[in-house]
Amino acid sequence: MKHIANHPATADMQALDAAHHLHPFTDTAALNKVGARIITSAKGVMLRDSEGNDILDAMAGLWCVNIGYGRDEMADVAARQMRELPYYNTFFQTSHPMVIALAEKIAALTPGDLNRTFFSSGGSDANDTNIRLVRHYWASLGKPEKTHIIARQNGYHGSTLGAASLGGMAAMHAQGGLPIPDISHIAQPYWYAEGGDLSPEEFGLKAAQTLATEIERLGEENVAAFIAEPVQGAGGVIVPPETYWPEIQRICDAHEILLIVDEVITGFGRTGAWFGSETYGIKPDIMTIAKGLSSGYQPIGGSVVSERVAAVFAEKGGEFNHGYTYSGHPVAAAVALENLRILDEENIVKTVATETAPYLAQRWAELGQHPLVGEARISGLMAAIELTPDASARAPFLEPGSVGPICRDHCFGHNLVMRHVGDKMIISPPLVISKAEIDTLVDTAHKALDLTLADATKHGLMKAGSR
Ligand code: PXG
Repeated sequence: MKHIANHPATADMQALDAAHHLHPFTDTAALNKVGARIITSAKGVMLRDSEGNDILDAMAGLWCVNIGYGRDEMADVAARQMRELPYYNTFFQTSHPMVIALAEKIAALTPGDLNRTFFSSGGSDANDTNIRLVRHYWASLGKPEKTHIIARQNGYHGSTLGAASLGGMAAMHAQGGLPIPDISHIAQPYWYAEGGDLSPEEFGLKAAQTLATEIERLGEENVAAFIAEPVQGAGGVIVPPETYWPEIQRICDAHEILLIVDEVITGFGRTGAWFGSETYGIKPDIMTIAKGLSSGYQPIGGSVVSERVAAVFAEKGGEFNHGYTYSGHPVAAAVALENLRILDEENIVKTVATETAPYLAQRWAELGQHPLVGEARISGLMAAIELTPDASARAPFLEPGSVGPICRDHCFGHNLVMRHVGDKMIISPPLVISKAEIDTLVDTAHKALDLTLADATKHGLMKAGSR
């Protein structure tokens, strides 16, 4: 075992972690049997663990470390800001230079007339803001009955009560009596699993039209907004058919409802444009941002609103009784600004669009040919493969969720972080990943698929179930 001197032994840290730390989205009993993997440092796209292993992080942390790890400029800016003004609030008619500069920069980068930002500490609380914001918007316009928000099955918008209610994750709703009232969920554009005999284009239209049906069912006079991710991330990188977003946009334009586009994952270069809204031709009234806004170096998010929404607040909204202690935190704002400078000046988004995303697309498609894979799909630098016992039938496993974890473990075993969502394997690497690192990623994934197929065959898991 390699010895790393600057921290306690792995087993000691694991024991303390097990004794005192409750982990998010974790089966604590299962974790404590094996002990947590302990990450001690990182540089570029590589993590180092407490055993001295160097691991390629194909998830950019949790979809957030867009500029890669270990940028000294970010640390310098944070230290400078902590000395100058470590904290001040943005309530009570006060502001500070960093939040002003960041709000202006976000207005410049986001499409259309999304010009004003309400800041949060992450994506969940930004989406909670959105729920209160759209209801306040309509109430201010004399339409207090417009409270209902339409969201999607298998969408992910965060873990707070409001955000988890917007999300369409059945397992989350099952714990604690969610969703909260006046939120409902329509179909997702998941052709591979739900498209049946329809072509992707036909299915994209059909899935989008469930929005019109739901607005009709509820009565347009009761609907405040529709919320969706351009590409569902946590749901398993569900890339919508080309017909989907134009039809959703048409339906939103034809009705008096607000369109909230959750760009927490797709924002800041992930899809090969600054925002997924540009990639998919969407015109949001409100955009949720977080993660890539600071590349995860500081917790910060926000709701960016259009002039139409902002005007109501500026003219007749009165006081919006909502805010977080850390709304527009100066250190987080300074670090986010530096992150945006790096993304901008180093042409990182352009490099994704013209070089690394096309290269990953070509190499990722090779995985689609593997006998264990039913589909390989990609949008910019986020991608998924569907594991299946029968590719031609797009069949699920008889025991759903039995094979994805095996593949995940083989990836980890070969120093690659690739996540599983059920039997889907997904990636979302730092946007600074090089072509050589993409080669390592895909070659390792290929090896993991071979080993997974051998294990699944040996354990009799290659049996098809039905949807
Ligand atoms: N919206 C979207 C689209 C997200 O992906 C959130 C909101 C919530 O953001 P915060 O910052 O409050 O976590 C997210 C977060 C996963 C995973 O397992 C995904 C997220 C968070 C944790 C785990 O893929 N996305």
